[in-house]
Amino acid sequence: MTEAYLGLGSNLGDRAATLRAAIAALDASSGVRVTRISSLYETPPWGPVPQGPYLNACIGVETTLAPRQLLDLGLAIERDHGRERAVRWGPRTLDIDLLLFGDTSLDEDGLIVPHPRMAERAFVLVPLAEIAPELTVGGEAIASHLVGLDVSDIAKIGPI
Ligand code: X6L
Ligand code: MG
Ligand code: MG
Repeated sequence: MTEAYLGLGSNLGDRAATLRAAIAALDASSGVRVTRISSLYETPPWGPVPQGPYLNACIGVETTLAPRQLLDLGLAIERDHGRERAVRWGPRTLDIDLLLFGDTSLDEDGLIVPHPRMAERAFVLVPLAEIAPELTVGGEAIASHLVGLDVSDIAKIGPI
């Protein structure tokens, strides 16, 4: 059994309903139990593509799946919610990213764990710090990765 953390995001459609449905789908999947759920945060779009604001959240799961199986499950749930991959880094109904998988580090085809950019993204770190302040990423506490990042436009909306 492994404790893993996932980042969820949406900036198209009924964003909150999609994130709720995605969490329910993960919890209903065999070999996955959702154990921690952050608040919902509205966050400014980050990256090179102009697009609307996101709702982001993080969850913790206990899983018997392998990292690749958990990644593939997230990708399947994204597709179930109409995710299209038209524009790289563009708007999406649902994004499910594997952030951490126990103490595992791996770098394979399309699967890098810990997520290589998570320590630079306030929209990941703020919800993650809420549910797992004890975690370290790259040997440093999440809160220390947040120092120097702009969190001023990240708004806690409330429970998911
Ligand atoms: C230069 C080049 C600077 C690329 C930044 C940043 C690319 C973030 C992709 C980048 C660059 C991303 C979300 C988002 C996206 C999200 C919020 C990405 C993938 N996903 N903004 N932008 N939340 N707030 O979930 O993270 S696109
Ligand atoms: Mg993402
Ligand atoms: Mg993704």
